[in-house]
Amino acid sequence: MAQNNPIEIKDVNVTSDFWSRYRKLVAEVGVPYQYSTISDENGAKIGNDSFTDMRYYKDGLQSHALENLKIAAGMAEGNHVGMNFQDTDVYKWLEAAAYTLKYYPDEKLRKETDEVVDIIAKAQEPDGYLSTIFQINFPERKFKRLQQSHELYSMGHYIEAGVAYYEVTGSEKALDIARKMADCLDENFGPKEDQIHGYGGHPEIELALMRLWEVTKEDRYLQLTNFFIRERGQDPQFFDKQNEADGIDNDFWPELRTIGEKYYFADKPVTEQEDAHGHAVRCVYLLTGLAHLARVTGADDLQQAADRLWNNIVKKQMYITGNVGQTAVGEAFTYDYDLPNDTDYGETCASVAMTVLARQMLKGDFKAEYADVIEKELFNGALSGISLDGTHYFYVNPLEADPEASTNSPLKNHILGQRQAWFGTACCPSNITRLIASVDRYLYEVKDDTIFAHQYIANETSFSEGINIKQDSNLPWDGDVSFKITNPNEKRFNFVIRIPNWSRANFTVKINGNVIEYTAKDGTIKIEVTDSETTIEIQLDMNVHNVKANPKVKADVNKVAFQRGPLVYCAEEADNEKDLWQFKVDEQPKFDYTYNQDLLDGVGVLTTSDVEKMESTDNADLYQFDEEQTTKSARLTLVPYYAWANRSEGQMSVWFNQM
Ligand code: FUB
Ligand code: ZN
Repeated sequence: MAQNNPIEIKDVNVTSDFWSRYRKLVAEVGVPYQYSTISDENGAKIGNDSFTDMRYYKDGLQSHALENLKIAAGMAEGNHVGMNFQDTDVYKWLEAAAYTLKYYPDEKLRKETDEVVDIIAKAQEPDGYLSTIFQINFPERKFKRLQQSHELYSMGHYIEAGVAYYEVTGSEKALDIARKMADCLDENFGPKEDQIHGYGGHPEIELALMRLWEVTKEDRYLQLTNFFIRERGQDPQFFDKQNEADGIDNDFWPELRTIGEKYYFADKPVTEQEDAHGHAVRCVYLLTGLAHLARVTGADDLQQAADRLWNNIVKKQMYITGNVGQTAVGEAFTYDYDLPNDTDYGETCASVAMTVLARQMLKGDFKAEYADVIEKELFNGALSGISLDGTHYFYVNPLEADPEASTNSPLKNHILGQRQAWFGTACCPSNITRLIASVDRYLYEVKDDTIFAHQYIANETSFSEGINIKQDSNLPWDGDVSFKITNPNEKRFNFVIRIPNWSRANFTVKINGNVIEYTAKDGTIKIEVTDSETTIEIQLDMNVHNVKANPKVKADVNKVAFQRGPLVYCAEEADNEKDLWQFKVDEQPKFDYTYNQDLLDGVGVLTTSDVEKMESTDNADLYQFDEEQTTKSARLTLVPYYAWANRSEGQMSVWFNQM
């Protein structure tokens, strides 16, 4: 029996019906749709001329993202159009396309991706620099206004795309562009006197350089990540000084000059930061690079910072759906336990960021809590960012929506009741697409002679030594899961399976048909595998859970939300009488569950009659003295949160008042 070689993951094939539908959708519809949009082929007219309309679809302008690169490459003439990070719409599309090519080889797409890589290579300057707005409009201002320029953010997104494309297709050309970019940054940034002692206003380069380091093992990239992360916040006036030198009002967004260093997570060194604050995506991207660097270098101070900030987000600032970023003002975190449902932001990108952060945390320490968050995002907060037709997207993901409020309250008009075809700032569409296309990367981790199965997403996966694991399950609808392990060399290894937090109190395990008693230690069970064939059956708890928030969360006091399996549920006006806040549910409502193939592309629906609805009339006095308010018996129908807003526009709510 060979026992010494560490196990490696060879190939993960997602077979889950639920995820296969989404992955086919993004490969067949989403990626082509996005290509035609970024290349201005589908006639989509996109608003991109001001910060304030970034979340909205606006007639009159086009993406121009690929065109900007062609202009920088000398292949076309014209001006740069769009955000100063418009290039990233192309890069994230390329990354998503790369992942789809792995499971959905497509010659036409491959031709397009190769052409795009060629254009990017031509647009890149000989020293590796690439940011089309600066090349076209401000060549003398490169790296001079890092607070707002997004140069490092943009290059980071290319590096991620280039690495992904190289991994899937073997394209050295794509990888070389990434290396040249990193070399350019390595030349310009660092502790030497003639280098810039600074960092980007929007972190991203840190996690991207770590990704590049993973495939190249080039130590300079690790050191540069270390520099960017440790330099941040050392001189909180760094951006101000740069802005002054660049011409104080030479802004891309004036409001971002005066917003304060906390917004950029640059008010003090990251090792001294106590809580997540500022722009949510920036903060979580930074933590992702930090967690990866901490794991690779073993630096305790970095790991402690990653742990501390992770805990702050997950235990005090994250919505039940996994969404983060409580306010539209600056797309930002606010403070602990402040989780308003009707004004929140919950940007799709921030949920994607949480998913990649959780993956980095998990790789450092195989704790179930990280995989729980990945699951939460995949099935709720991140997934709600894309429509069931694959071509409409949410930028903002609220937990409560009311079209009347969105139209009439300036505090709520960021909350849209329908996904949009595109955005002035189109960061979210390709971000959710690349996540869905790469979901296979979130299912397993291996370490030495242990395989960790983190997610209940059916798959068939091959490992070294001929080991094969076939997971069958129909989650998120049914809780019966089986793992069939083939181990022809009879290698002895540990198979660690996460028991999700919603099932830890109630699950059963059978091994080769025999019931075995387990308690989930730290959220997992460990099975020693020695035989050539082993079957593990797990039955997860698919009862509906009443979920209450910590009473410190003012917005959710006396409220309850409902979760079945990994799915958080919500009520929509399409199924329920408005106004949804007038429903009051029993302390322990009993739900009927039915799977409806014809609704929302197939969803499990919850209904209960253990609910009352307050009675109201337009003619009633606004305030009633000493009068008892009356209720009527009612019925409440809930659908999974990820699927909301795929029918007519109307009210939606995740949390409900209790009787
Ligand atoms: O600044 C680039 C991207 O635009 C951010 O990540 C999003 O939050 C949006 O502001
Ligand atoms: Zn976004």
